[in-house]
Amino acid sequence: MIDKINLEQLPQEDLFGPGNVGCKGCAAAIAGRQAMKVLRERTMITIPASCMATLGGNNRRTTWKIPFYHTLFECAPAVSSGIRAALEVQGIKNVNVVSWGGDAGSADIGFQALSGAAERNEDIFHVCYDNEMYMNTGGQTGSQTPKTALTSNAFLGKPTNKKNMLAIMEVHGIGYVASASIAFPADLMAKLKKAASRKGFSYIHILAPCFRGWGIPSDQTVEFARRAVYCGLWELYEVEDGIRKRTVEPQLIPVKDYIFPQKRFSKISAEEINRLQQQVDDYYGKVGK
Ligand SMILES: Cc1ncc(C[n+]2csc(CCOP(=O)(O)OP(=O)(O)O)c2C)c(N)n1
Repeated sequence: MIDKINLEQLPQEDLFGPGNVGCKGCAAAIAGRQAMKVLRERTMITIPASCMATLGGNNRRTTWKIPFYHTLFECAPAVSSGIRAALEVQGIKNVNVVSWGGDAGSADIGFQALSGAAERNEDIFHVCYDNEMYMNTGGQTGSQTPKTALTSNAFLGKPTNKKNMLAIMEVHGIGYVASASIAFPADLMAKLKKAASRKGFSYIHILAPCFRGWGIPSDQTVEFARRAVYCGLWELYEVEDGIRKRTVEPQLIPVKDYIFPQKRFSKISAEEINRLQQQVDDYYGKVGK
C-alpha cells in the first residue's frame, strides 16, 4: 500500500519551482516541484545534462533550495552513490540522495551508471522524467520515444518500440520500482515518499510530456499526461519487494484520443492505432483489476 498524500496539507514553500527558466507548462519542472513538496530540505540531488539541469536557474540565480549538482551526462547515479558514501563516512543520516535524469540521461547515455548503482543496491533513488525525446538538444529520438513518433531526426517516425525501462529496472532485483505521472500528483508524491523512506536502491519513472516535442498546446502537458494513463498506454503501478500493484485504474478512453491531437503522431497509420488499441484491450482484459 502506498501512503495517501493529502494535497491540502502539503507545505506551502516550494524547494523547487518559482523562477525556474523552463518553458511555460514544462512537465519536468512540474515533476520537480511536486517531488520537492515531499522530499523537503534534507535532500541532495544530482542531475545529468538535460532540460532539468539547466532550467533550475542561470548565472547566479537558482530556484533550488537544496544542494543540486549538475553532473556529466553519463554518471548522475554514480555521483549520487559517492555522495551517499561521503555522508556515511561523516555519520550524516536522514538525507535523501537522489539522481534525477531525463530519458536519455536514464535509459540511454546514462544507463550504465544507473544499472551499476541499482546492481550495487546503493542507498539512493533514481527518478527518470520521461518526455520521450532528447529535448534539451532539439528533440532527437531515443529509446523512450514511442514507435511512429516524429522527432527532429526521425522524419518518417521512429521505426521501433519504446524500451520498457520499468521492466529492465525491475529485473535488477531492486526493492522498489514505480511508474508515475505529473497528472496524478498525490500518487507521484506517495511513490517518492516511499522511495525516500526505503533503504537501498529505488527507481521511479515519471511520464512528463514536452509540449514542443509532442506538438500539443503548452497548457496541455498535464492533460496529455492524464490521457496517457486513462487510455491505458501509461500504466501507474509499483513493484515493492516483488509485489506488483496498479495504483490508478485507467478509464480506458480510446487510445486515439491520446494519440491523434499530438503533432508528433501525424504520420501514424490506422493499422498502428488499431494495434495500440488491441494491445491495451488485450492487456487490461488479461490482467484485470
Ligand atoms: C556525453 C554527452 N553527449 C551529449 C550531450 C549533449 N546533450 C545535452 S542534454 C542532451 C539531451 C538530454 O535528453 P534527456 O535526458 O532526454 O533530457 P531532456 O533534455 O529531454 O530533458 C544531449 C544529447 C552531452 N551534454 N554530453
